[in-house]
Amino acid sequence: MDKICVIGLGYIGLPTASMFATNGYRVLGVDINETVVRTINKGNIHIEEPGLKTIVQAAINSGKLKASLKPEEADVFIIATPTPFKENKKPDLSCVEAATHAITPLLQKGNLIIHESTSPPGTTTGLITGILKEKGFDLENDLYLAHCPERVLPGKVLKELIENDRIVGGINRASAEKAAKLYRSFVTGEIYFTDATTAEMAKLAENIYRDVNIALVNELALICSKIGINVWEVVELANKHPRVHLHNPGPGVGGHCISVDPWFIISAFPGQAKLTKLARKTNDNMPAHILLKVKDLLKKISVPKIAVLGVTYKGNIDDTRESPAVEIIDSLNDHFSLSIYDPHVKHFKYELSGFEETFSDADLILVLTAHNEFRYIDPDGVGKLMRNKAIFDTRNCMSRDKWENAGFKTFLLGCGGYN
Ligand code: SAJ
Repeated sequence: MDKICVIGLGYIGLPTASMFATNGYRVLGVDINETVVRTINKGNIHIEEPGLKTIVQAAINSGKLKASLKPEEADVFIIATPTPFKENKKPDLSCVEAATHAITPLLQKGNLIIHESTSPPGTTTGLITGILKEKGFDLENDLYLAHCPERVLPGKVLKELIENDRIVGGINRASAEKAAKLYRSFVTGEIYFTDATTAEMAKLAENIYRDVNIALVNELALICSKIGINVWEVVELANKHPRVHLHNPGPGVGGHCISVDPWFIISAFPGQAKLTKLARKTNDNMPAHILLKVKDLLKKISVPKIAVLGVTYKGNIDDTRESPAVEIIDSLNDHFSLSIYDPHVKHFKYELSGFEETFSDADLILVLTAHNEFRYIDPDGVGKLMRNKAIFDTRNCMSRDKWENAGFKTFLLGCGGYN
């Protein structure tokens, strides 16, 4: 079992392919994007993820990893393609479907197929198994098939790939064991066995839990703001209880996982998934709340300009998919003059400004993403460039004392101080 073909070289596929390649396997990474394939074959990367470039370079230089537009025969096929949702919020499984079709002509008796993409329960035993059966494969005797959901956190992918516990959901015990043996080549966490559909549901439950938890604190933020107390302090104190783990409020929930995956359940089980849906709506309402607050803060200023800090869906990454910052900027753009700064992003739908230009003549700094760099901004320095000295932090990542000492009016999400 020494050659692995990984379909999809994105945020999950590329780190996974590199990890196997640096742990003794020959790996062919496959992607439909020519630029991605060319970039990787040169030992470069097309996404930002700490440590990823080093491991990709090592894998390419050793000759163990190659990228290609086409899959080849292998012992193991790993499907790590995106599973976004459609306009109607139903899951779009077309990439998983296409990947399964692409590998079927290459499959040989004894091959292992691992489906890693987050999917609605039943995708492995329904969609994937269906395609394989249609092509004449006998799933009990010809192939091994398992769903092993990825669970890594963007920004910490390499560490979590190694250290996180893994769920291995086989279509039978033999498939689960074969998949587990493969992951044990680099996973130091526990590996738990189950069936494929339970594994799919467990992965969705993890992200739904996080979405519901964040919705709860976002709701508390609105309430604390009305009372005039600090929600961040409330969360910190409540979390001193040994069985409480409230997450953090923020301007909304973005990314391609938590803001998407709950819809896989809501769209299939609208009658049951009521809490899940309410959480989605609560989090989706946060950008509108931020817009209202910004309007209120700037209501007395003529032709106000806002310096927006951060456009990615969370700090220290370059990913803007489903970012609440995008929605906030879209709506701010209808009312205000904006300059936007994000040191992690190269291409964005609006023009990005240089550092000093961002603050020049601005009336308010609006912090939408907690990039580490922002913590080190010198308030005295940027204050001199601004027309009015005010900052609204939606992430609680700026030191209020530091900015107040520099003469700034400071506003924090979920703290009152505005109407
Ligand atoms: N967020 C908050 N408050 C918090 C935590 C996050 O508002 O306390 C926001 C973030 O700013 C961001 C969004 O939620 O906009 C999602 O960020 P995240 O860090 O919670 O999660 P993702 O989407 O980057 O990664 C999640 C992870 N899932 C869980 O932690 C349960 C990761 O482990 C999964 O592998 C990943 O989804 C995935 O691929 O499904």
